[in-house]
Amino acid sequence: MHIYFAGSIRGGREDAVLYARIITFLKTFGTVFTEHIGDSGLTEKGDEDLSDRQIYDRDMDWLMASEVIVAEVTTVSLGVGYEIGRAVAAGKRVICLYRRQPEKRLSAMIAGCPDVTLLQYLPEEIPETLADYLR
Ligand code: 6IA
Repeated sequence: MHIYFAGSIRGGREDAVLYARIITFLKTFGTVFTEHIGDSGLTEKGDEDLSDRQIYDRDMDWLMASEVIVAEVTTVSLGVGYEIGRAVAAGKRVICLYRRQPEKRLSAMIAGCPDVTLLQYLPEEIPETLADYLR
């Protein structure tokens, strides 16, 4: 199975360590195209090797080649929201992971989307919850 993991980059890298944990878990189910998203060395400032257009083209190719998209949506990211929308439009299976926040609410465009499976979780619960949707 090919899995596209989506997580915030320019939206903020606060959860990068958690992304790496999720990616390690996802790799037990298949190939994860976007392993670099869990790289703590990747900052919002930039991967200077590729232009924005090259990043966009590569990521869209990977997204369309994936059977399932797993998005961590706690850190708000325009790019992750865009990827979710494109994946839903393409009829892909989309799973969003969200950690409930004290004073924030998840966008209604994700929380209210009938084509997205939304899993609310605590970091230590990731494996048990997600596994049921990947098999
Ligand atoms: O708006 P964001 O940057 O937070 O969007 C993050 C999402 O868009 C991720 O799920 C990625 O799939 C994709 N994306 C955005 N920027 C990149 C990137 N490098 N490399 C790979 N995927 C990306 C941009 C350079 C960066 C280090 C600033």
